[in-house]
Amino acid sequence: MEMVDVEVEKVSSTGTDEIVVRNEREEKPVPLISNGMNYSELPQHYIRPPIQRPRLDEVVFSLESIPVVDVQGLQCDSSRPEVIRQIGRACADYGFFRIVNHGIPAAVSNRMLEVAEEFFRMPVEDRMEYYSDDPFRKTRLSTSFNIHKEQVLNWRDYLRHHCYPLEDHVHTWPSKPAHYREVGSLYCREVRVLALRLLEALSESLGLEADFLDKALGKHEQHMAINYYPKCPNPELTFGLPAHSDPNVLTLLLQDEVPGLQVFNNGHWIAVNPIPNSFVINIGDQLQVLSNGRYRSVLHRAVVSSSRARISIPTFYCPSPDAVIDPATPLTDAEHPAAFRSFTYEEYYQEFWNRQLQGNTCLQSFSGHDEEQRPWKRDHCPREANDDQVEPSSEEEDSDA
Ligand SMILES: O=C(O)CCC(=O)C(=O)O
Repeated sequence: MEMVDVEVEKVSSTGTDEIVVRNEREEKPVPLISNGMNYSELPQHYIRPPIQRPRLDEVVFSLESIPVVDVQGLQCDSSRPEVIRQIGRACADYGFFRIVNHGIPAAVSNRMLEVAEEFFRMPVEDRMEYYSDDPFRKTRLSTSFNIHKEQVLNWRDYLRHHCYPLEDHVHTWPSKPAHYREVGSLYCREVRVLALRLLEALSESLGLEADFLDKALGKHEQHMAINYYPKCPNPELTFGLPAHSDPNVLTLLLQDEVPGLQVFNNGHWIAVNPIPNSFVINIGDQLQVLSNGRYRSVLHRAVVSSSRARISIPTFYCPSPDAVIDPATPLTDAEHPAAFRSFTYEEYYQEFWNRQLQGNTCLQSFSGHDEEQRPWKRDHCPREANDDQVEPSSEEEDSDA
């Protein structure tokens, strides 16, 4: 993509549609930051107040931080119990783990990353036909998280679309680059097979029937995002994505070689540096509910780099909207009463997108009755991580919007 020097103006005080990029060829407002522009300074509406900044010097960098599980052993009767034990432990202690020997050919993942980059390198005019800031549109290119709810924007553009059943959605995906649909279809099929294998292992790790989670998700859905974080002039002042937990069941994240993902654990932000040919797996809010709080849907965030653009491709494996989610009966008893009420995934998903990412989970809106049993009250879903790191409450935001 040809880089151009352009003038950026702030034309509204709402923080929503204020970026106007003007150059000789383009006079229309361009909401994207992947617009070919070399930013020498961070525009004002991406700058977090000091108390909410990422404090990059406090992040823990350690290779051993997040467990790495070799999932090849799931195929073999003698090693399967040990691999399942490792997965269960990672889910309970971290809510995150990395997997190697997962069966998805490196060529398939690498081609997906390449075609994703090609998409974001196409001229803005070729991409804008997919642009929408309606979070409920199934295929859309957008920016930040939900610009209607945010006062400070995030240094991220993203393409999102549904992937399962593939034949229902593939025709809505971008038709350019030429191989996007073909490469994406192959990738999505492979990831779904992996997700189903992991769901089986997760069910067993909770002491449930192997098909428990499969059945709990109704007809299943699979969504995918391509996050593009351009080079950022001041990474210490902003986020690619601020602290959040994922609303779905399970996320399978493919990332390029540029670091950026950080996970909250035990009072610290831990950098999850990329390992070639691996996926980062994390537990989403639905699995925290289904496991009655045994597994943790933890806060994570993406920070940005001053030297390189970064691409990450999360697959969000989800229940179908009509699936009724509640704690698995075998995991509830007098000592462990249901920590969450029943709800449909549709209800949860609406709640997630109708708020901003505010360093919190929307699990508390779906709690059971016993205050002391609420999992976010315990140390593993740390409210204290948020209080001084993240955005003001939605009430404060709304009062300004
Ligand atoms: O870019 C990353 O590593 C994290 C992405 C993420 O958390 C998300 O898309 O929800």
